[in-house]
Amino acid sequence: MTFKERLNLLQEEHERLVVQKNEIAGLGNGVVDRYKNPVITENHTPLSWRYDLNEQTNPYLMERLGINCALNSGAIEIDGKFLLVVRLEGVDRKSFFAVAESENGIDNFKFWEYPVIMPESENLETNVYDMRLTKHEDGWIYGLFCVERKDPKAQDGDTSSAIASCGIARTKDLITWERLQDLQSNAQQRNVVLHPEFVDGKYALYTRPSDGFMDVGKAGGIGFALVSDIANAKIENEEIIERKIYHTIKESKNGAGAVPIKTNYGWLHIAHGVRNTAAGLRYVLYCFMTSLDDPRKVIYSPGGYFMAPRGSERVGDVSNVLFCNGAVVKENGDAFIYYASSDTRLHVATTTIDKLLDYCMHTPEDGLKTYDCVQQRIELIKKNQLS
Ligand code: M1P
Repeated sequence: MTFKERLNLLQEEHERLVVQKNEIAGLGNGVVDRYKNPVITENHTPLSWRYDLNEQTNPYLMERLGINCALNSGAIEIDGKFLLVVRLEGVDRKSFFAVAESENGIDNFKFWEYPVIMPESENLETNVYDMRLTKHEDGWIYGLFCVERKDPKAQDGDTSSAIASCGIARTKDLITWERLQDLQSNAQQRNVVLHPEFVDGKYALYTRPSDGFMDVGKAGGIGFALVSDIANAKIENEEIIERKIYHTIKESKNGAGAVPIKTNYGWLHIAHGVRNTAAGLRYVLYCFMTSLDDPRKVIYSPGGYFMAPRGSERVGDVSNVLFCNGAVVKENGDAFIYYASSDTRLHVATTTIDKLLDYCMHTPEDGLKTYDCVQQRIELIKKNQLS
């Protein structure tokens, strides 16, 4: 095959993939609709980001800078368009951000010309990932993301130990980013989300203080903290508002996901819960709601998971994982939840705010032990016999 023939085939295949229509898959459970195809994979990225397209310097038309996967994406609606800040991971394991845009939010996502150039912080990081995009009432769009650095205290020969903290940047257009100081905290921090409104006149953060890089340790849970200056954000007081709990879907750890969605009945949160199994950690999505008057106060806690890996979603670089860090809610109440499966590809699930509220407000809380959970089910069966 000549260079030109191979290039044509690659271009055709890429175009076919990007414009492929997406369809709802099956009847679903009434809460969300899943879709037949992922919305973004590594193969959606432009060919020019991966291949050297010059025959002189790349006669075999090889991928020179491959992309391994496309996953955990922040999401925002601007001028009626769906914009995702996608976490792309190169084959070199380094993650970076890139904006992909779609008119309908379920297919035809196209990447902007270049990946995001995120300015580095003074304390140089090795890796950045999992951005949450908050349209804040102060007028800025904030991106909060995980920054990872080698642990300076790692013993000689330990080339794995790392420190996670929260990077903060702001933008008006998702192109030019102003990098602010990393969040200052006594603990490691991942999954930090900026609340879209001021609380008590301050910036409010959902945090996830952890003792270690992988292990949350004693502090585990979703925390809440107020900071006066977002350009120099320092956690002084942090309270855990949503705890990990024994023998639940959030037994090992949990963390905030999408930016909370404001509804008439409270702030709706889509988070992730992690449990341990003989096959490793299992990550699922779950929901809870906090009060409009006080976003620290959990007011609804539907039991169990909201979404868990299904079918081919179960398999990938880190299998048995669903992770969400972005959702878009249209003015008409349609909701688009972007979630990655097994740290490999990105999907959308659609629903409405009414359905999400019904789910959160009318799903029984976790009974926490078998006897009580069976009672919940018997109550449901008896109710169905009456109707
Ligand atoms: O591999 C699963 C997820 O693990 C981390 O989440 P958490 O901090 O809750 O353990 C993140 O690194 C995330 O990117 C990843 O999807």
